[in-house]
Amino acid sequence: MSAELFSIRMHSSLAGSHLSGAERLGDRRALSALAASLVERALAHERGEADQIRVTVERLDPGALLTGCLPGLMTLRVPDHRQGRQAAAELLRGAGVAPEAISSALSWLLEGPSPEGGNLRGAMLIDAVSGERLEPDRRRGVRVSRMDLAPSLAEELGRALASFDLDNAHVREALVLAGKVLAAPGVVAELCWSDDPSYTAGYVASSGGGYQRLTHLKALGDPRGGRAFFLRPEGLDLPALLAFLEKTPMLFTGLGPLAHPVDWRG
Ligand code: WAQ
Ligand code: MG
Repeated sequence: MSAELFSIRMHSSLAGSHLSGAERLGDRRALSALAASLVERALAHERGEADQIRVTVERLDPGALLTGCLPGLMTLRVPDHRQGRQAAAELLRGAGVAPEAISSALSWLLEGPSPEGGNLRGAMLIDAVSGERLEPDRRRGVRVSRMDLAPSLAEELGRALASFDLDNAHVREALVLAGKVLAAPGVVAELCWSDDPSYTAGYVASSGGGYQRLTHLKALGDPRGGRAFFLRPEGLDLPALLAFLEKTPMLFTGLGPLAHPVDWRG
C-alpha cells in the first residue's frame, strides 16, 4: 500500500434496522472499486435489500498505521449449536473468562443484545469477571473499524483458506476483525456468531487459543447474531480501548498457522 491511506466503511439498513456493514483500508487508486463493491454487497444481503446505504471515506495518517499477523485458525466440529455453545463456554473459561461473564454474554446473544431484543451494529463489551455490560451505547455497540488485509496477504490467505474449503467472506473478515480485537489493550477474549440466517458457524478468539471456529453456534435460519468482547477489569482504560478499536488503523501482513479440522471432545 502506498503512502496514502484511506478508511472506507459501509453501513446499510432496512426499515430502520441494521442490515450489514463492512470496513476496509485502501490507497487512493483502490477507493472507487472498494466503494462499488461495498454498495453491491449491501444490495445483495441475504436478509434483504438495503433501503439506506452509507459509505464513508476518510483519509488517515499513514504514520499511525499498525501492522500485525493474523491469529492462528482452528476448526472444531460440533454436531449442533447446543454442543457448540458448551464448547464455546469451555474455551472462554480456558481463556480466563469467569462463568458469570460467559453466561451473561450467552444470554444477551440469545435474547438479542439491543434494548429491543434485536441485533447490534457493533459488539457488546463485557466485564470478564462480573459479566456487566460496559459499552457506552447499548443500542449500537462498539464497531471495530479501520482494519484490513495487506493486499499481498489477501491472495495468500485466500489460497490457504481454500485448501480447507473456508475461503469465504465471513471467515476472511472475521479473522481480520478478531486479529484487531486481540491486539486491543484489555481484551481477554471474543465470542461471535453471524447474524446471517444461513451461517451457523462462529468462533471464540483469545491470545492463547487464537481463532477457534465452532461449526455450529446457532440454529439454521436464526437471524440473531452478535459479538461479545470480554474485558479484563483491572486497569481497564475504556476510552483508550474504544479509540483503538474504532480509530487505530491496522493492516495484517502475515498469516497465523492454519490447523486441520478436528472433532470437539469436551
Ligand atoms: N465491529 C463490531 N461488531 C461487529 C462488526 C464490527 N466491525 N461487524 C459485525 N459486528 C457484530 C454485529 O453485531 C453483527 O450483528 C454481528 O457481529 C455478526 O456480524 O470462521 O459473519 O458480519 O466461519 O454477520 C463468524 C464465523 C462469522 C466465521 C461472523 O458476522 C467462520 C459474521 P456478521
Ligand atoms: Mg452479517
